Amino acid sequence: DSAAEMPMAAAWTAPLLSQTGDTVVDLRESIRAKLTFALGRTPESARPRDWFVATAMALRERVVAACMASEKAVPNKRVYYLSLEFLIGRLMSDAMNNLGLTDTTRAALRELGVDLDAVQDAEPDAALGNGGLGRLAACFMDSMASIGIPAIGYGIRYDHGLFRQSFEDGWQREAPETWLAEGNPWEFVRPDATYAIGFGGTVTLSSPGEGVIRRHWQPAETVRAVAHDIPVVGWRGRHVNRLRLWKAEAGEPVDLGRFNDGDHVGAVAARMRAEAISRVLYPSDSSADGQELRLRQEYFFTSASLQDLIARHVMERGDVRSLPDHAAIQLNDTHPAIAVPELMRILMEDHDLSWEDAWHVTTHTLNYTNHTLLPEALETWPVELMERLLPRHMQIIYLINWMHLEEQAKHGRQDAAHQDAAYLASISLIDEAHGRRVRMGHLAFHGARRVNGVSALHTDLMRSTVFAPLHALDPDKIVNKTNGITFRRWLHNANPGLTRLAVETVGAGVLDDPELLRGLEAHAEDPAFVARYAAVRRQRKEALAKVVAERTGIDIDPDALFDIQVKRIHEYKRQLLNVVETVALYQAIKAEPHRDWTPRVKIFAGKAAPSYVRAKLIIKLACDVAKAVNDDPEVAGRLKVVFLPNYSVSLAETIIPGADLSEQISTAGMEASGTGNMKFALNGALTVGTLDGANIEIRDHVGADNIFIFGLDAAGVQAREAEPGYAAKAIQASPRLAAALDMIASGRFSPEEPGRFRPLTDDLRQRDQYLLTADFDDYWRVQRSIDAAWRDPRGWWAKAIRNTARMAWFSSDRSMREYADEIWRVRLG
Ligand code: GL5
Repeated sequence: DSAAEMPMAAAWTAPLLSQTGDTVVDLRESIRAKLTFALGRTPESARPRDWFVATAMALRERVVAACMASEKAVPNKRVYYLSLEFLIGRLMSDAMNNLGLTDTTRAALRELGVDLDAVQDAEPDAALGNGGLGRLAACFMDSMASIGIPAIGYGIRYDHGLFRQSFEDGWQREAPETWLAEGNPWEFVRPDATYAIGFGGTVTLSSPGEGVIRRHWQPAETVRAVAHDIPVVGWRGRHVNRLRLWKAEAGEPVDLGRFNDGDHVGAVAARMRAEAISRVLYPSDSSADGQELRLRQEYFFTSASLQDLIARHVMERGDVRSLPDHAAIQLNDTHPAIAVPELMRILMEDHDLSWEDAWHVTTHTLNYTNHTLLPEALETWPVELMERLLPRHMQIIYLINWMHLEEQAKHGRQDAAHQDAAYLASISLIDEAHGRRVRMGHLAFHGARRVNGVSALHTDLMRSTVFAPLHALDPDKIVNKTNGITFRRWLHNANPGLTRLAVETVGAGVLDDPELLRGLEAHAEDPAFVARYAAVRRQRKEALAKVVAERTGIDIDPDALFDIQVKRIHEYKRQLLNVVETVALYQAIKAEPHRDWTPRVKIFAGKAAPSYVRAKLIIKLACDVAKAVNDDPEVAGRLKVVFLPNYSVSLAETIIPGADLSEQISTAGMEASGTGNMKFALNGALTVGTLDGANIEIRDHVGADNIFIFGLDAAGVQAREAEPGYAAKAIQASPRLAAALDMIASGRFSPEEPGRFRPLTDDLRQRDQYLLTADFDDYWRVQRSIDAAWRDPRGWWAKAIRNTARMAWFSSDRSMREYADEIWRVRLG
């Protein structure tokens, strides 16, 4: 059957019986009632979006009881996951599958004359995140609900998520994203959970007696944080958690005095200023953003979340001192690091704890995950800004820092080497070298009980580089927790054909226990199984080809090797290496057009931060190369290049199952982990990658024979960086690289503006910070070995099947179990 007939979420769910007891008739009538009474629509006038809203409301109803039960329950310990980003994507397939209602919903809609796939396509992506960090938070939420960790995710309910990307003649254009334009049927507004968040103002002293001095913060401005809850249903509906997103509102919606004086715009100025906080997601990925609004966002959601969880704790347990026994707070990167002084402030000011007691509670409740070591991404805030916006917090930070530095003088840090100013500067929470700035990473590290990296290599590099001096003070604090992905979305929902094949081969238990995928290995060379595995891939490639044709007008051949790099556009991720190799391949094919070339389609997708000029130029180059290559009849049937616009979670769900080759080619030591790499390998794409981030652990699991590794490792990168003039030497030694760069620099791909790409080629020739030139020849070599591997289908499919079979460890259920055991010390429900 053709890809078009293949239902997106399908019959493999047969072994999963409805968890709610609903029949087709129940659900049909429920959807019909929502359409009529909640939306005021008739079936005849309803658009797909209306059907989506009605279906979502009907499904939501099915989790309300479980929601209320889990809200009332008092677990021994809860996890609070604070994240500025949750890149959740669409929620309907999660809800249906986890409730076991996919088939029931499909049938119910069919009886109403509606196609479930069209309804699912009408759901906008909730793109409340930029990339891997935000998507990881979404996978973790799904896993916590599935394995029964009582948890609340806290974030911001942005009116506008990540921008919509389009191309105008190959240049990225950004437009606002509008996921809330027609409301959000998944959420419950909770006006009863509203908190006041202060900014600015002054700190005053009072003396309650006996020489005690208390400090009180009087903010100049107050904003309200209003809770909006999205239920997170776990696998088989067993457990429901919540994602609580804060919306910013003004204390008073309008200044009536000013309004009555005729100043109609001025009358709502304060409201606009307040609401701006939850207006837009910052589109920065792996880079610090120095905007004041960003700091306001960070403090806003951190303070609201801490106030909320402390109120809950006090209600349940009475005494705030027992917080560490019943709450584990995870800071997702440094964005919520202001939690350290904020928790101290709340404990001292609102609960009368002494400094020592407050510090004990804080440092036994907070934990911090680091997601990047790139220097430009490590958040620091100017002291001047912090003093103006959060004066009380700045005082607390000064005092924490003073005690921290004093302690080093007291405890065995008396020797000359450790007393020197350089050492103290390296552990100080304040960076004095670049103007005075608060180091949020150091602050989070110092205030946390556990600090973790997100892959084995990344964690080692945390210990040996950025956090080395702090690590030496407390060698048990840093632990590794390699990232994971939820198989429910990235295998079961995204690839129902492969899931069905797995269920039929190793049993339905694989839906609960991914370790059973191992059983596929025995079939890696069994022709009947291979044929079915290949047929699933073929179907997914046809579906992808259809999307490519619809969105770009380019026809691609599903028989060709689909070679895919999708992720944020960033120099360290080296999309440029891939493009330069594409140009070299183009030249090689043109030089020997009659050779037996392996047909390839290179597919790119990803967004560049709007202010990241060089990343946008790399997109333009990829688009210009695509145009030249696709228009050249001499390479037709051998090479095509596609840049798919507006990469998103839902687009990833279509792209990844259609991939043969997964490009994970960052400069070693720079990609903290990667999670796309895991999604591709699970779906059976072979990886071409460097020894970076989680690629190393993927190699260890799938086996070195089933992955294509090339290039310098992290130590090699460090050594090469120290060699002066390394780029020029590498280019001189590689005629192929030199020719490709010459062609790009010559204006061959930009005849209307010949110098357009000189900033890229000049940089590669002179500086090449990301060591593209150093790795190019080895990348070329490994790509040609991939060409050869592709020409041996039996060998290729055996490798692909072994990838799928050996990826179970990368389930985010495993990551969450490790966090639960070793960081949160929380029991599974
Ligand atoms: C990131 C890293 O760059 C990724 O390597 C990592 O997989 C991800 C999740 O841990 O975190 N750090 C970061 O700031 N963004 C990431 O994707 O945006």
